[in-house]
Amino acid sequence: DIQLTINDIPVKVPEGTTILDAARTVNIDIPTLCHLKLHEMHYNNNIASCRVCVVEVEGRRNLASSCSTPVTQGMVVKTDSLRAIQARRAMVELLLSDHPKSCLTCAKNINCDLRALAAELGVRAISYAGEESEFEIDHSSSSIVRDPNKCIRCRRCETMCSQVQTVGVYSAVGRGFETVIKTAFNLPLSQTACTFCGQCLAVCPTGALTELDQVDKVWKALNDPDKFVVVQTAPAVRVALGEEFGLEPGTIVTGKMVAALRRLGFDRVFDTDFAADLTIMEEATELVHRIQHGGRLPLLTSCCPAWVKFFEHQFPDLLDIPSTCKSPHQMLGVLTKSYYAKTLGIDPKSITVVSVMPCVAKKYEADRPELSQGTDTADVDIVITTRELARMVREASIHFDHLKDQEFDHPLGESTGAAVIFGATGGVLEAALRTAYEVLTGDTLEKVEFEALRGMEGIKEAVIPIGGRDYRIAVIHGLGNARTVLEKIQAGESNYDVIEIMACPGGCIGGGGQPYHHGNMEILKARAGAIYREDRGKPLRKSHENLAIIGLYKDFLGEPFGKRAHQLLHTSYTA
Ligand code: HC1
Ligand code: SF4
Repeated sequence: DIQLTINDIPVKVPEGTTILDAARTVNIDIPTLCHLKLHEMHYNNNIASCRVCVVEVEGRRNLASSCSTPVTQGMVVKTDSLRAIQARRAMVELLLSDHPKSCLTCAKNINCDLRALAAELGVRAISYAGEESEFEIDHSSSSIVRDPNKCIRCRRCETMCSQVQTVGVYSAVGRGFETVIKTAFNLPLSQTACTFCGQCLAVCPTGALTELDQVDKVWKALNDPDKFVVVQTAPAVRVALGEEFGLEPGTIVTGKMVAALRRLGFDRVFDTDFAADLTIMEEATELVHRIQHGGRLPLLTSCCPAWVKFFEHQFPDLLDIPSTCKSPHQMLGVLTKSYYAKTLGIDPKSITVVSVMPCVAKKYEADRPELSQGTDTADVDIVITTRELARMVREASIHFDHLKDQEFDHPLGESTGAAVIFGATGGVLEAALRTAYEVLTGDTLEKVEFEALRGMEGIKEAVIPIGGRDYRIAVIHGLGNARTVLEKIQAGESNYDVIEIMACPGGCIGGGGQPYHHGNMEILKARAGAIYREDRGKPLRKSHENLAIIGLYKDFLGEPFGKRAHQLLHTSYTA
């Protein structure tokens, strides 16, 4: 171990520890804008570019970047000397000199790390005057807005996209203050291989990367007397939305969320969980069908739109292995405009379906033309993120934490515990196994938890025997992990039967549209814990026991994986 002192406090840490990490062990938080290490995601942005974390080291003439300097025996470090603080402030002022001053109207606003640091350091004036860069804002996609003028070249996005997701959309061009983060050939995002997973914007410290804000579009629909506006909420939203209102991470706010949505004026409050149960019925039947008819295995889950876009771009030769199931929120949209419109006797064209999702890729997904084929209108009209819903609640001056719990509307609001676990990595397959077991064996599954499929490990594997056959299963989150397994499939080296893949670390709970976690992975774990608590609290925990789903097949769809189900609930993929 190495012994040193930081601000006169004795510290003992293993060799190789940086000053920054050593200081954290004694609760000294040295500020940084570029450095970010997310251990569970194998993400390490350690390029020492912002130089905000400088500290004084006795015996050295120059200040040291604490994020990149390892501790040495007997080192004497001062993080709070006047010289260090002034240098830090100068770095922030330099960054601000070439940064738009539109904080009041910036989408990142109170969540911006640069603004927070300027406040923390008491920056009251900017001593450097210089030309501000003028880059074009990229509005080309339906998911992400990229404003290079607000980029501070920390390269967190680049590291996320290349290291964790292996998509490699961004790269840094030039050196020092001349550096610019660009897409290849400076193409707009919509023309790159970007999957819209939104993980780059989840780690962006400023407003350079944000979701395309659709809040005004929702207000417009709500205020249009000719529109019947239906909202649905994804499984992962209910365990994260509370964070936006100061509640502890892991607080379940399902009932308050429903109450808030009614107060906002939605005509019906439905639950994407209903369609998650439906997805299990369709996907489990599809798997059995493939096994019985010698279809291609493994079956890959298809509910994550970023993952779908990833395999379309990167593995066009594997387009026949993902499930053809649309994602649950698309299924709920199309059923609202067919089945439910029919029960109400209203024209589907007068219905607006709004999805509240933890995800920015869902915005792009809802726009995909394949998903409205065979129907007159789009399945889903508007997608907003968990953060955008929180903004609407604040705009309407609703005291969220004082709301009394309310229930979803019937029937497209009924769901089981199997549906809510879709929100955490491993949940889709755990839900599928609960149903597959009972359907294939005719026995009751007593223990519904499949612990082997839970947790934050990037690639999990299990062999589960059901009815005399072994099912080889893999659960993957993060697109880099997906690439590893897909390459094995391509090379004929894999023998899985079914694989769940989610683009975001942790699954949907870690989606790019969730409240910012600011690098604290404990928040994701708390959300996952809440997902499993919500499941345990449900009276029904197997999708095939959902009475509203049974009714839907009986009255409208016919057989699972049948003709009408195919027409409405399934899709195809394009390279
Ligand atoms: Fe998800 Fe899904 S689980 S994709 O992660 O299959 O976004 O939460 O809504 O559609 O149900 C997201 C979450 C979500 C769909 C479901
Ligand atoms: Fe890369 Fe995902 Fe960001 Fe697209 S959204 S640039 S794929 S990290």
